[in-house]
Amino acid sequence: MKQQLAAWACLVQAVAGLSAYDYNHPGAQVRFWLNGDDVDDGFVTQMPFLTGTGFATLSITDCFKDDDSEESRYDIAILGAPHDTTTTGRPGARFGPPAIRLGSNQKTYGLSLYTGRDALKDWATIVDCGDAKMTWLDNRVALKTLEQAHKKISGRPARSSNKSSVPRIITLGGDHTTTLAALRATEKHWGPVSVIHFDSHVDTWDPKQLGGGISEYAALNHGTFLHFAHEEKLILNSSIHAGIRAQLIDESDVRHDKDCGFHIITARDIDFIGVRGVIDRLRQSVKNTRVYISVDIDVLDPAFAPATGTPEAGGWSSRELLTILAGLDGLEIIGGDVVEVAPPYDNNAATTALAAAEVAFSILELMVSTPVKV
Ligand SMILES: [Mn+2]
Repeated sequence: MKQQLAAWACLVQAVAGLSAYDYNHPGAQVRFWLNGDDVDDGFVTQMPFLTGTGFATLSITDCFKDDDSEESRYDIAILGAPHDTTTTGRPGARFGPPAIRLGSNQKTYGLSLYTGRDALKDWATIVDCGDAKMTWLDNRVALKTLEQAHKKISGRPARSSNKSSVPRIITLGGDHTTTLAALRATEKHWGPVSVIHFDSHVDTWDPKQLGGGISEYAALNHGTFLHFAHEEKLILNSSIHAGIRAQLIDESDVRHDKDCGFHIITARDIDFIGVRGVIDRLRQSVKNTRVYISVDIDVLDPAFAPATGTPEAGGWSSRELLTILAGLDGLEIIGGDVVEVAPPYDNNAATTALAAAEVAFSILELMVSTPVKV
């Protein structure tokens, strides 16, 4: 009993130490600094390192409990989708969400040199809801659970309802099929939306082409989910791919991609039209519509993002992608994700996770910059 009490005391102390950490203190790199006074007092707080800190130093919030209070509300939510059983390539993206969070906490946050704003201290209340509880044993159940998680999280009024009516979600994947669950949920609030899809693959494959029509269960995978998004009327024909370079199976894929409502910007287009040209084409395609941004990390060259299921050489650099994302400022972004981060293939510096974290933060900056009313 005495031992049990001591254990509880330790736990309470640990939790108290954690909550004493000043999250408003600018950023994670600061965690190793102490003020002179602190040293003199012998006052030590627990480092938030490896203590479950959420994305970009946000604390993890339970967004799934039934709580209608004002304090429980938020405007933008981060949600992990630990799922990789619908990949056609190397698995591992189930470990993406914690890796991206860890990557995000390798850097400090504050005023952006590019936007002149601090997205974390602007009008929006931002929370990290942790991960959706997805089974790895049944894809249908897993995707249904994810869709329900999205609906629950976006199902309450936003905190700043005068600016933004519905909480918007940024998902940390997870293989790319997780985007279909997100789009099924956004459709409920926003109707069909344009998708700006950064990827090296089109992901609109007809299931008979990719998977060979083995079974209905196999039909939905990370290379066909946009086919299903089109079939289910979740997306508009103003959607567009960017960074495409992986080979197609045959010409019918091009026709089918068009039928699904997509335009294509290839990876090499950037060498001819530049970053500005890419931004202009994206904005032109989706103009006057609401936009979901989906970033498959394999849009980056494997030099910048080696840890992904189906890597393709000849991709964009992190800086090019970040500049393009920033160029989407002003569009009405109603949801977004960064997916296909498979940490088992990452290097010691967690290069892929670091890039993915920066991409997710860029989407966050766009959402803060432009609130959306239903
Ligand atoms: Mn993809």
